[in-house]
Amino acid sequence: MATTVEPPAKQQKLDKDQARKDFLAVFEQLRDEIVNDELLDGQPEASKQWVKEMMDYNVPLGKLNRGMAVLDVVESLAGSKGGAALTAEHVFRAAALGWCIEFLQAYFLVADDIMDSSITRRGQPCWYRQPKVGMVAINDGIILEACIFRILKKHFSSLPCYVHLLDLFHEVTYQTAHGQLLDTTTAPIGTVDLSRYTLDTYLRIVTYKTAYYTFYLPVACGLRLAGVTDPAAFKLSEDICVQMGRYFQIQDDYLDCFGDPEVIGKIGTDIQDNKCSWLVVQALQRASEEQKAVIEASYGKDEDEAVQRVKSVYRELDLEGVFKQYEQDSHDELVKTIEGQDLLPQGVFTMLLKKIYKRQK
Ligand code: DMA
Ligand code: MG
Ligand code: MG
Ligand code: MG
Repeated sequence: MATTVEPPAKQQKLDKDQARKDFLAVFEQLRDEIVNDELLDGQPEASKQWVKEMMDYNVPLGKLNRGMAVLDVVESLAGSKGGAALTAEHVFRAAALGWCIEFLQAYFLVADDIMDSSITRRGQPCWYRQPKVGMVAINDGIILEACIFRILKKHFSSLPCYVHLLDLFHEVTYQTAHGQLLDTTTAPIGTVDLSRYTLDTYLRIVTYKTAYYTFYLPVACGLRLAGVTDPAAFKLSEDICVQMGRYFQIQDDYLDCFGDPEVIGKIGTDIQDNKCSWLVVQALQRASEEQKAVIEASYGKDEDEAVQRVKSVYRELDLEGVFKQYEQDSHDELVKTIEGQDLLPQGVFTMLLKKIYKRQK
């Protein structure tokens, strides 16, 4: 593969800012199309206003890594086919599909914050915590999910990949909801059962609740847009994306406890919520009987002192060091897997990995 010369850091930053701006402009178009959807002809002004505000609050304010990855994937694939330049239409489609992923994410987060009793998200109160919203948030989540299929119909129904995209979004939603089911049922309120927190259970939860929608979905969307149909390419992508997704959720669990809420934009709740977090799994593999007793007595309690007692055990066991080592090993192993295949351009995956390696948010 030809080696490309990296542009200087300043130019890279300008390009990145521009790409984000272009991507956000597509959101505004899609949002306005939904607000003025002819299927809802005659919708009262107040409802239109609600939907617009609800989308502005929940869809575009995150890191946008998932949504913007679709174009990266399409570009990597185009580059590998001899550099055929993408048309404006190709770029628009990649962005619109990226926004479908961001709508799916928004839908899951609105529901996740209710289920996890979370306080803040992306530096602002969780949507359900807005006084005028409350449990209307459940219906707003349903609307966010339905928007995906309005966007797909309007912009993709004339393409041969339409049916595959529909299927993809349905399957990934199904997988994620089952991951969320496992996540919540492994953490019943009021009963601490430490025997539940095994690495096997953990890996199953995070594969389904996070890896498919966060990594496999953007890659599979990019492959479909680029016209790839080889099942082996999808299988390889699934394997690599599951591995990357596990790594990403382990970072999320680490940041829930040790991250800066100002930076991550959310206040951790995993200890209070009794979650099968990577940290508690690691702690239990290393803890003495005394330390296990502290965890048993304090985990899953919504009291600051109890949370602090659990965190002290994590510190005694140097879980920060354990995580740093894991992060390095996992990254190196992913690089090896990516470099060890020649079915797809490495850029498809390295672009994703670069964005999350040693992330602070
Ligand atoms: C995230 O799990 C999974 C989905 C499907 C939103 P989480 O509750 O750990 O996420 P967060 O830390 O962002 O609340
Ligand atoms: Mg949560
Ligand atoms: Mg959750
Ligand atoms: Mg979390």
